[in-house]
Amino acid sequence: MNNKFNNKVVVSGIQPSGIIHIGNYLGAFKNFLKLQNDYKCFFFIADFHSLTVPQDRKKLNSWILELMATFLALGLNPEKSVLFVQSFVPAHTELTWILSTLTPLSFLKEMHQFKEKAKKQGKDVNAGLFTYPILQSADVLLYDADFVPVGQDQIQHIELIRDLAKKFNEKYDNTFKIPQPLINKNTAKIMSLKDPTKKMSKSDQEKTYIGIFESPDVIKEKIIKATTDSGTEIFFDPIKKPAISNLLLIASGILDTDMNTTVKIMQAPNYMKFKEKLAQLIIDYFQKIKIKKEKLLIDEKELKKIFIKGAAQAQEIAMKKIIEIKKKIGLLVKDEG
Ligand code: AQP
Repeated sequence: MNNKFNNKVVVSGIQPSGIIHIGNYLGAFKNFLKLQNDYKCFFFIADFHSLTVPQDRKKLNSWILELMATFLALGLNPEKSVLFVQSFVPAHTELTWILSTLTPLSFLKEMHQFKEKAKKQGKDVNAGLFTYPILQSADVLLYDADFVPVGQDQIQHIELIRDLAKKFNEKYDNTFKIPQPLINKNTAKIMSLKDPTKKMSKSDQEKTYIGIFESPDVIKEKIIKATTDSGTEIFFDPIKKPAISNLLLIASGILDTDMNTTVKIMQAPNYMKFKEKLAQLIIDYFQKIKIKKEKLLIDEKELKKIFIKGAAQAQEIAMKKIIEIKKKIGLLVKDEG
């Protein structure tokens, strides 16, 4: 691990769902890239989380590999961060069970994400979808995270993680750090292309989000067909111009410029020209990354090796922590005979 100027720990995961949309990228990934230079970072592929919605096993397998390649292509560096797959480290599920015995059902019933996703699953909604915030708590608490970089939609889950850590600490002595969410104010909630009052979400219809690796034609078409506001001027005002402001936030995230500068750069005589400019910006930005990702995917073995090595590093820390936890709650641990 490189020399970090402090020992604060950052933990976050991304589900292998086959799609990384621009909200995922700007809300989560882009922050990871900055954080890995300054903190001790653990970034993982949340494969167990992805099982909370129906999956095709062949597709899931290739999506995990694809996400491995994406992590690296986007710039996550195994020399700087611990990169691993969640299911490679069994302590995540062990701690989930322990924490679930401390989690009041009433806490889980409050979760907005469960309520929304349960509606989509109908009467066959699975228990994993309900308890998934506990797995997320285990993911974070195992590594004594100080910070969890996430988008706005995850804030309620981070609150749960904090509550569970406090509950455990009160009952069994100080064991867990109380983590804080890390939110990038401007890009924490990128909105749907079709409805600027709704979060961009991959479980929504395809035309509502931009997958960062979609073809240039598709990206262009989606941006051109994105909802706009009345008028023709391009300025940032989420109340008067919610749709244009959302597109400007995307531009500012990609350009890495403040809003005043972004508005100047993105000026155009009309919405159509503005959208064409934005589409080109997105296409140029992600094309190079896409090529890199595809190259990395050629050697699956090498790719896996990196995540197996990361898992061994994560496992070492997680094992120590789970032994400490088991002892605190009165379980026998094997190494003590
Ligand atoms: N619209 C968004 N704007 C900013 N950040 C977002 N995130 C998700 N949507 C937005 C953040 O992306 C990270 C990836 O989390 P995930 O892989 O667990 O995906 P998710 O939270 O389930 O969000 P999706 O992509 O929209 O999927 P569905 O439709 O299944 O809910 C997280 O940090 C998240 O906050």
